[in-house]
Amino acid sequence: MGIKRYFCRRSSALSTAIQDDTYMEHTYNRILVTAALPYANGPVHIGHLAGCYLPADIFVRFQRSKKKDIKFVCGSDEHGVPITIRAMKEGVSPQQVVDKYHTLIKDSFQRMGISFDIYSRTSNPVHHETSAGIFKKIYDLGLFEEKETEQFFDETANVFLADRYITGTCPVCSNPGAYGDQCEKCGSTLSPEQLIDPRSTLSDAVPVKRKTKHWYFPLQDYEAWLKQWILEDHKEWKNNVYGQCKSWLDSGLQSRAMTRDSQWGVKVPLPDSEGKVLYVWFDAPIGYISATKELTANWADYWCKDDTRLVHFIGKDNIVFHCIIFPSMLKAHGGFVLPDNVPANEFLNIEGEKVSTSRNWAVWVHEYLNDFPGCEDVLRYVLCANAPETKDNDFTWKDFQDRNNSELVAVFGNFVNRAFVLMHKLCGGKVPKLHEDILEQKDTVILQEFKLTATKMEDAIEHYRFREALFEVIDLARKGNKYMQEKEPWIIARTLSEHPENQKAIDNCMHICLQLCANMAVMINPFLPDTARKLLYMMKVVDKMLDWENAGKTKLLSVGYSLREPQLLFRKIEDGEIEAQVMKLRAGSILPAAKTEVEAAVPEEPAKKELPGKPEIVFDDFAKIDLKVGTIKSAEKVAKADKLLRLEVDLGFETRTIVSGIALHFQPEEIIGRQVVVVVNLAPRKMKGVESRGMILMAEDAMGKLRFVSPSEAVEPGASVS
Ligand code: B3M
Ligand code: ZN
Repeated sequence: MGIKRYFCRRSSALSTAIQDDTYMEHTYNRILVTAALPYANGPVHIGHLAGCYLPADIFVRFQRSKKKDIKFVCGSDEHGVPITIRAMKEGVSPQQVVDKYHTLIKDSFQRMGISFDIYSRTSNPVHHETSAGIFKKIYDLGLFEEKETEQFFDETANVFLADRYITGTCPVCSNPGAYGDQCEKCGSTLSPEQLIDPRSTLSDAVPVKRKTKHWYFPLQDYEAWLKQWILEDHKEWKNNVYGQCKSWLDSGLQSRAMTRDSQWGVKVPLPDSEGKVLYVWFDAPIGYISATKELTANWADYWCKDDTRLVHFIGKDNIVFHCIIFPSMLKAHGGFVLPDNVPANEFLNIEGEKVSTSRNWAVWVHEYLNDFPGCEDVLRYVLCANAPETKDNDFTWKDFQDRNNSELVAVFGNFVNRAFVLMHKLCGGKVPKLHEDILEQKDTVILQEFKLTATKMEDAIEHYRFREALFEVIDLARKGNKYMQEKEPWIIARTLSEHPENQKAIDNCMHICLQLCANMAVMINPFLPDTARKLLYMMKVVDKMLDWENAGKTKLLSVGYSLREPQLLFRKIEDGEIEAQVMKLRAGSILPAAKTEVEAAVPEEPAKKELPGKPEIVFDDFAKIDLKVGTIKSAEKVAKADKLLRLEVDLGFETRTIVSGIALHFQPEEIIGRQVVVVVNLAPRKMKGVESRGMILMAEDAMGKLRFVSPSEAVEPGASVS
């Protein structure tokens, strides 16, 4: 692997960098990319994808296509208070909680094409050893401060309480639901002592103070070094990241406890430390190192040689941990590389509101994958095009549909499709020759665009501006469409009988359009890998063509090579699909008022979203219900009840009286002869003096309109429904 130079600086255009004296030049021989380890206490939503996993994956796929030595590591963060609390709430062990979500999260990432070299987990023994080892080394160097303090303890739940798990009345604004660290109503930063009438969110017990010993890391000792390293040497970091670091550093750093009282986590590797574990933010980032160890015997090359370019992709809420705390730990330990960049994204809101897992206001990746099979690239596209790179952004289902239909289908897919259809029609299914002698200006201009696009994309991706890079590809497709439209090879084709020499003009146009398709495959590959592979299939070429060195080349497909028929790259997304998603989002969302504070403090079980209002059942529960098709024989109003109809329903084996609350929706005479589905084994119930023996299934829409649930074709009464 040859030495490659990489420029990093705050300005973007490469040409200006040479005169810009703020840029720094590094020489790197390998790249290590990390993406934040998601907590294994819930599934991942699209905000997670947009925030760090997708940008990281794009970056990695791009570098792989440049044949860089690169590793991409991630895994589940399986420690921390939220996991123990969820386990307590669900009455299961923390291990059961993390096992469940680790599997779900890993699967979601894999199906979305997030191409980690390893997706590990922090409950693995190698991680326990690694993080305990790093703690011990820092301890042995005498760098921790050992302090005994008083902390709040819940005597009912028998646990020390993190500030977040104490609630009470805000001393500033009197909000009765303020937390021990913050009042979300007035925004004041609080400590639990300041709360009026403090309570544990776990048990509602009044917290008491207990003495406990912990090991503190003196961040203030690293302040001067951090100021130099970040504020002076890394002026090229994204504004949001640089700005947050600056404000932390400007307000002064303090010692932070690196251990906690808990049974769940990495045990503190010191004598007399029973019941103490490493603080989750001490061990979690070390998870990157453990994962690399698990991945390769050469892990130390990636972590300890200073010609490694280490890049942490994270969401904005993790900035302080990755830019200030973890680098200080590594610095204290010594021997590790520090990040070259920490490209954090802002947050992605959904339909104008902040994502809230407790309110179930989220689009869950595993559900998207089930609802839109084969549309993984569409989500990747929309989340990248809309990525919150510099500010919070909004995801709306309407925008998802528009971007799919008017960009992927109408621009990208349309160009490729037209090029392939016309090539089959006008050039016998083969890549035609380029006749240099009759090249026109329009031809040379578009050919030059290939290289220009590749160069712009490369600069954008190297500097973590993925949206811009993606727009370049779409823009190139747009230019291709315009070029083809102006050249009108299908019109030229009509002149061929009189002017057979015009075939050359057709050839040139189609040759260029096909080379453009090949370029689009190379360029879209980091963003939409499935689409790139579909293009390869159509062009009958191998993966190797996707190497980035091919981006911008005008002779990727050989003349005379026969290509396949076009395949559908993207399908139109219909209004109904979008409406269904919006309804699902709204139906699944639980308003905060409906939740107790305890529930609000703990992320909610997301499976509930699929079954709004009702808990999950097992098959045996369902199997207890006897459903049969019946035919309504007669119907009449029930005296003194405007809502009820008394029905006689033929169930094949007998005719039953059923009272149904549908009188406001149907006239008795219009429903006679109708086939319906009946719950046959429902216990009999008297309504207005009439005994009802069964229940008729109805579908109710959001407006409250009722419709019968019926078999799609007439069947014998008594047919069972399952
Ligand atoms: N699990 C927090 C989060 O998911 C945390 C990240 C750890 S990265 C080392 O936001
Ligand atoms: Zn307040």
